[in-house]
Amino acid sequence: MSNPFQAPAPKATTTDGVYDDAERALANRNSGTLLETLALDVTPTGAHYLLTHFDTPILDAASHRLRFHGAFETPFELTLDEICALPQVTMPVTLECAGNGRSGVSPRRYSMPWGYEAAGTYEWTGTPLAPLLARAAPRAEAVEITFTGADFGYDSGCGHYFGRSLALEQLEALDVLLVHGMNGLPLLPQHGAPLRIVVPGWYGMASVKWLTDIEAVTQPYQGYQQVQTYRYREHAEDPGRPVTEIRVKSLMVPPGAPDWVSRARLVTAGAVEVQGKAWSGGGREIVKVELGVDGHWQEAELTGRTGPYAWTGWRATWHAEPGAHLLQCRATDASGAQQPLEPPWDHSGFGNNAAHTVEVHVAQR
Ligand SMILES: Nc1nc2c(c(=O)[nH]1)N[C@H]1C(S)=C(S)[C@@H](COP(=O)(O)O)O[C@H]1N2
Ligand SMILES: [Mo]
Repeated sequence: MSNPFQAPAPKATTTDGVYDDAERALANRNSGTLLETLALDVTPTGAHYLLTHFDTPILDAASHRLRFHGAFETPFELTLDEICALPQVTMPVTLECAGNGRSGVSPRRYSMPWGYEAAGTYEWTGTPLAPLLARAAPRAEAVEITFTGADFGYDSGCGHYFGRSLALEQLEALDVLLVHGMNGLPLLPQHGAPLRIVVPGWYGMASVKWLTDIEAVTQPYQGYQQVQTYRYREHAEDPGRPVTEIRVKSLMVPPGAPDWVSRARLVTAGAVEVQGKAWSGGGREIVKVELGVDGHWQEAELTGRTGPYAWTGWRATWHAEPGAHLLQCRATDASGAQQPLEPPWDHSGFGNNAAHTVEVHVAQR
C-alpha cells in the first residue's frame, strides 16, 4: 500500500466512466445541487453544491478570530461580533466549482467526479473586504493577500491548510465579501462557518471557507492550492495558467419524468416547456441562450438576472416529436464567448463549460 502522506504521492490512473470506491466516497461527501432547483433564482438552503477537500472544521463562533497580519501597516484581529457590527451587504452570487464537468473530460483525472451539478446561487451576507484591507493598509512592498482556512490535510503527499491568494490589483477589481450568513441564516458548517470569503465571478476555489487568516505577503504565494492545482494544464508537467474567472455556462432543469437510475427523461409529444439558468464570470452579462434538439438550435427567452454576480433565467418551448432526442443548452456572454459543444481539454478537468446535454425519450400522446 502506498503512503499518501509522503511526496511524491501520484494520483491513481483512471478509466473513463469507471469510478473506484474512493471516488464514490468523495462524491458522496461533496454533494451536487439538484438540477430541478435551477427553476428557482436562489438555491434552497442545503441544496447548494459542496466542495471540501479535507474535513469540515467544527469551529466555535464565539471564540473565532480573523487575523489581519504580515506586511500590513496596522495588523489587527476581529471577532465575529465585530464583523457583524460593520456595514452589512446581502447579495446573490453564483458559485461554480472549477472541476464541474470533470467526468466529461477524457481521459479524466482522478479527483471529484462532477457531472453538471457543481453550481449554485445562495444569498450571501457579510461585509465588503475592501474597507478592512484599507484599514490594515498593505505596506508598499506587499504584492498579494493570502486567505487561509482552518482545514488542514494532504494532497499528493503535501500537507497544508487550504489557502489561496489574490494580487492587490486583482482585489481592486473584485467585490470580495467577508461572509457569515447565507440565505438569511448563519453559514452552515459545511459552507465555511463561522466565516468565509466569497469572490464573485471566480470559480469556487477562491472563496475560502473557515477563514482564519488574511496575510499581506511580499512574494507571490506558493500555497499548494494556488500553485500545484487550479491551473489549466495541457499535461502533467505543464506549469499551466491559473484558473480564475468562471467561463460562460448554462444548465437546464431536465424536463419530464426521470428514470430512477439512468436519469434519462420521458416526456409526451407536443409543447414542452424547458427552463434553466445561465451565467458567466467577471460580472459578464448573458446575452443569449439557445436550446438545441439533436443539433438544431432555437433561441430561448431570457427571464431576468438574479443579481450583478448571479445567474440569468431562461426558458424555451420545445415542440417534441416522438423518438429519442438529445436536448442541449448553450449560452453566450457579453464578451461574445459561447459554450463549446465538446469539453475543452484540461489535464485536471477544470473549466469544462461544454453544453449541458440531456437524453430525452418522447412518447406519442
Ligand atoms: N477552506 C476551504 N475553502 C474552500 C474549499 C476547501 O476545501 N477548504 N473548497 C473550495 C472550492 S474548490 C469550492 S468550489 C468552494 C465550494 O464552496 P461550497 O462548498 O460552499 O459550495 O469552496 C472553496 N473554499
Ligand atoms: Mo471547486
